[in-house]
Amino acid sequence: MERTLMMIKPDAVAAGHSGAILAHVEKAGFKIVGMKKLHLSQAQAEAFYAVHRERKFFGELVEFMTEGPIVAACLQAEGAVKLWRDVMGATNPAEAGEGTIRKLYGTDIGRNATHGSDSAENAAIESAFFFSGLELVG
Ligand code: FUP
Repeated sequence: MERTLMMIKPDAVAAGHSGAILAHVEKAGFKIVGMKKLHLSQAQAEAFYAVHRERKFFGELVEFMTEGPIVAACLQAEGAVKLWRDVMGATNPAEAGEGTIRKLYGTDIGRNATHGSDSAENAAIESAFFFSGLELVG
């Protein structure tokens, strides 16, 4: 079994899509092993996205991710990292496949409704950012 870290981003939480997105999570066969709602500070958002620090969209990304609350969840399934990225669709909603979360609920490449880890290694790092071991119930 593999785990991945997902976030429902501020656009989708504010629009009232959290429940619909969690329905996609469960329909895809994931077990939700941890979940919390929180409002990231600027320092927390900068730390989470530190790999993008040099990119030109970094400031905009941090501003967006701190504009309202998010939902973070740790998801478990066989091949969880790839499965969740398939359910989300492409980073840019305009390029995301029909029926994917980013196609259904995303607006543009910045405001794209959800996050998913890009590797099992990063999933472990990102999961530890939000959850202690005690908060993950397999
Ligand atoms: P993804 O792994 O699909 O979340 O995409 P990336 O890691 O490439 O990007 C992380 C986040 O940066 C995206 F979700 C949105 C933001 N981003 C932009 O705002 N503009 C870009 O050109 C690329 C990414």
